[in-house]
Amino acid sequence: MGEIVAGCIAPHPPHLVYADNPDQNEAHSEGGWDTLRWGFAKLASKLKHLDYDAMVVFTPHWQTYVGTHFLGLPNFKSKSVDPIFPNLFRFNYDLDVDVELSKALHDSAKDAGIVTMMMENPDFRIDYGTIVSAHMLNPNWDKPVVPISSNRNRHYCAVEVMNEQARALGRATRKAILESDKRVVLVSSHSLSHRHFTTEAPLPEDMSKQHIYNHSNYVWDMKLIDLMRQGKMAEVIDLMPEFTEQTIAETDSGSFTWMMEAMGMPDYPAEIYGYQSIIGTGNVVAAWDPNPDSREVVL
Ligand code: 2X7
Ligand code: FE2
Repeated sequence: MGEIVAGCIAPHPPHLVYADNPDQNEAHSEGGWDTLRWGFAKLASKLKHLDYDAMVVFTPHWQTYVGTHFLGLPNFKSKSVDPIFPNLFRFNYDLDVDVELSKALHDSAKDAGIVTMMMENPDFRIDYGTIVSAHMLNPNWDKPVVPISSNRNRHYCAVEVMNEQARALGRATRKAILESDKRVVLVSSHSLSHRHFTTEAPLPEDMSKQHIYNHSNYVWDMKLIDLMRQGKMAEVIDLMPEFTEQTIAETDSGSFTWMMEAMGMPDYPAEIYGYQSIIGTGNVVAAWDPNPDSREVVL
């Protein structure tokens, strides 16, 4: 029987990879956003000891308007250039996909009545959301990834519809994983509050220029993190439409609701690894560990 061994919120501003200076990224930095990167490093080391088979990443930057799509080829290798921050992110990726798991998630979603598609175009370019989250959680890239697209029903319908559709996809994901023989890490790739400045400092990693966009967004982010600490995830998901509207949050992708539903709506405390602003947005690194023996109070 398969198992979800952890669920992680992994924000994906390309700034994080830029600040880390991995060999794969062409752009070079003097660092920056250390609080988040230290948090990621700690979570990455925890995941390493969990002995998992694959990482499933739900990403807001692979946007689909007809259904939810899953990758259907074993490897994708190319260069990903961030369309908004090409100065920071030009990343040579070599990503292995667990196609068996991807197909199982696809089939389970399809059986549940969700519109789905397997993406089998060998020239398909992997989005930077998937790459940044996967890189920060596993810089060695030694585990296969299963990226899931974000259906933008929030935009042509409503946030409430997004929340319900994501819950249905979460239930289908859970069923497929439990019926598999895999140990899986779920990754919800997004910032929390998402208002951002439209200009950047001459030196992007100049930390003296980094702060949250406004106080209201900060208060909302802290309210959610406080509920996460208390393990009140059903309450967080009920608040999701209002939070998403008011802070233009990146939870509009449905990824967080999907992950919580797939994990059976945790009622135990989240592990909080760090919170920091990137170009005005609010970003938390957090994890849910279903195993009380390995669950930690990190911060
Ligand atoms: O995709 C992003 C993001 N979510 C937040 C901040 C900056 C850049 O990219
Ligand atoms: Fe984003």
